[in-house]
Amino acid sequence: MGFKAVLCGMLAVAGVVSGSSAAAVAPEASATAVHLVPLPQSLTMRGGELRFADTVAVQVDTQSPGAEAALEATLESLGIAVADAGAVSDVDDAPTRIRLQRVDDPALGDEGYRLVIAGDVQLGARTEAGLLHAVQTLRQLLPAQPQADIRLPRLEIVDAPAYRWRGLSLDVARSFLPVEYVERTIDRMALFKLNRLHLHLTDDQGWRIEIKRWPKLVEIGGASAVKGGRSGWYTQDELRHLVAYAQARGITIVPEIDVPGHVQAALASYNELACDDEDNLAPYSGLEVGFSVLCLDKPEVVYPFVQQVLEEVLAIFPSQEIHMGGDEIKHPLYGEFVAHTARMVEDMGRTAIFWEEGSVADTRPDVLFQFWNDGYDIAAAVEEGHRLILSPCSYFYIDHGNYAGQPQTYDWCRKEGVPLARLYAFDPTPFPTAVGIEAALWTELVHTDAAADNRLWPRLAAAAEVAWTPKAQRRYEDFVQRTGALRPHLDAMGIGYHPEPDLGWQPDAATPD
Ligand code: TNX
Repeated sequence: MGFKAVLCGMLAVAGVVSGSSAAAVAPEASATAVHLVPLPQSLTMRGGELRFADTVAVQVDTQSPGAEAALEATLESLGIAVADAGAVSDVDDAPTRIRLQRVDDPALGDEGYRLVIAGDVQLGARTEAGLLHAVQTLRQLLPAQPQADIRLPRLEIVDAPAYRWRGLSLDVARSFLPVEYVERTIDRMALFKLNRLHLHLTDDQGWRIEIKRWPKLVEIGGASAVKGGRSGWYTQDELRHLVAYAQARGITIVPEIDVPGHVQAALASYNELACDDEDNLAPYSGLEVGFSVLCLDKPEVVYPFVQQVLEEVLAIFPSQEIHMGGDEIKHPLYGEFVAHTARMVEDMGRTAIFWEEGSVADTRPDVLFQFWNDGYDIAAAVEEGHRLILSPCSYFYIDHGNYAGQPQTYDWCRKEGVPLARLYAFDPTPFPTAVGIEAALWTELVHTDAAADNRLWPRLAAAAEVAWTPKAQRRYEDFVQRTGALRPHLDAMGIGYHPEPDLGWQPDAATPD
């Protein structure tokens, strides 16, 4: 594997390449090594190097505060002084110049970018999202730590994603994840050009989003958690902060309020949401699923509840798509509830997502479904034009082990777990209406930041490439070469990743498994 990847890399240095061999070069050529994840669409090596001066002048000819901030933070982390960006004449003497500019090239689409390293460094895109991706590519090309002599290979990259939805679903309901951890995860996602963070905010074991008209949801529902897990909840201000933090990094936070099932925390907070004969109204900390339900026989109670919750959710989250859950519930009124809720979301100007089970309901074709059981028959929904978010559990449920039998992991979907190679092997092409993919971290068995890091990394890097790079251009041998070489970047970000043997990563004190 090593030999083949090195050979590809040497070819890459020689001239114009694209596809699987584009972004790996021989480790010997360390000064000009190019290791990018996800693999860019096209990369042309120009030959020679650009040596970075101690001072860099950043020239921004557009309104892209997020991209400018990301670039400056990258440079500062490397101890590179950034000259006043001001007028061009002020920076004429600066030895190294980096330009961020909007370019009107339709071929770049909504998220594409062009990065040219020659006598200077030019980053161009049509959108701020594209410029942010260009900055992340530059960040991967630069060293992870301050270094006396920084050289970059002269090259040109033209890049754009295969899929517009490249996501992570984080279950903060079973076990809470603090704001700081979510921020760190957003920073790390951005490095790999992931652009959707789906927060599973409510479930049986906890309700994590403050709803001012229903205060007991967090007073009672926020105080519980899965056994061994963390309780807690986010204030609306904290969530607004996270939305802005993510937005500045090109990431949209997609909230999920899971209804009509997975609602024990809500029922324990407001007993009237349950049917009158329901006698189990206690907070829940177990592992079972599929036992709780809003009382669908009381539409006069349940629909105003959902509506009022949604009003507050939508005021916090600008995401066009809003996830309404809908998983694992069998009830005669289920289809009607899903259809009604989808209309509610639509009437409020947004688009609903449901887990795949929602496809039994009669909804408009713009409703999205999230596919999670590999064998689920979603064909009829696809036929009707429904778009899909792909999260088949045997590839993307990263609460499953990095390897078979990993402690504190599930294996109900796949006995062998979901190793890096398995995830990478996913082929989205048979799903013509897919908008993209999402890896899902459920937290019944993930109770600490360190455990979350271990489940997320390096598998999220593979998820990012599956969503960004067309299947035909991807080779696992090449991916592991590039990802393995990015270890210093992961270390610099303090990621407690799984020491994945395929990447040649040995466990050390910093990365206990
Ligand atoms: C299935 S995926 C669930 C979750 C669990 C997960 C555990 C889905 C829509 N439902 O409630 O946390 O399995 O792997």
